[in-house]
Amino acid sequence: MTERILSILYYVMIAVLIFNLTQRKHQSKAERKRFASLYIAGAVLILMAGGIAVVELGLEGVFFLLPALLVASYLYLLRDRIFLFRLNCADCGTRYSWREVFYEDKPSCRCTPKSVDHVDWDSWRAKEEAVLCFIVKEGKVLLIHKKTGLGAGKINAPGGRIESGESAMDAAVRETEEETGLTPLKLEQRVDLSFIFTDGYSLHGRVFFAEDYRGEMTETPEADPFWCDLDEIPYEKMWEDDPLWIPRALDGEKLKGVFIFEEDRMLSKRITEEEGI
Ligand code: 8DG
Repeated sequence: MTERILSILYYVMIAVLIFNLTQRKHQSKAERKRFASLYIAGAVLILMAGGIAVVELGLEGVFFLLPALLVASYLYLLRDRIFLFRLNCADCGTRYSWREVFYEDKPSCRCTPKSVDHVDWDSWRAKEEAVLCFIVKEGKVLLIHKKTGLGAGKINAPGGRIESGESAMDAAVRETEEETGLTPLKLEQRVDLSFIFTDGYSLHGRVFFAEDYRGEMTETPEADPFWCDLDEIPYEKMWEDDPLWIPRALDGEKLKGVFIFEEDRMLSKRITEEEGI
């Protein structure tokens, strides 16, 4: 009987090791799942070694509790590294397929996530690509009263959607010219923003900062531009996430922000420093 249990454990361990080898190698977070399967194989190994020792030493059955306790403590200590596999969607409870459980870092179903932690941002793709451009010169920043489109009525930097075949930087220059009459010069991208809206819309935005400009500022059908002192930016009239990243980006930080919005109410957020922008 004991030998049969040990040989079953042996095959379980081989299966876990093979399973580990099949984990996707090209996804950064799948690294954690590969290690999780190795830790599980470690638990099976401890159980096997303990079982064999009990049999070889001719100890009574109760001594099988020792390796079992050892494995229980091992699993408890490594719990955050082992139990990574989500079986259900954290937002709506839908059961994932086995393929999604094992091979997707953070599987997401068709429901809208309520927390940024429930989204696999590495594989996420937005429906629209947009840009923003902050021209900052002599202690002032160029802002607009946005008249049309998403966020109409709010104060923002000039910006809009990238057209097909256009680079993000070209789009930042074009949108700023269209909305303010000014051509931004010496642009640098500092921020990368991803927004999921609960109505199903989503937007990825790249935010540029320009040191200089040329041209004459004019009001346009899309926007009413104005220069604003850097210490008087009217955050209360802007998107809810703006005060979380604009001051830091103005100080030169490179940031990545991910957000979930219900209309213009922010439900969840995460902002991290990101040198590679
Ligand atoms: P378009 O039709 O000319 O392409 O452009 P638009 O009317 O300006 O674009 P839109 O798709 O209606 O609006 C998207 C703009 O709004 C884009 O510039 C990014 C910006 N935007 C958000 N969310 C946020 C936010 O939370 N903060 C800031 N500062 N801007 C935001 O969509």
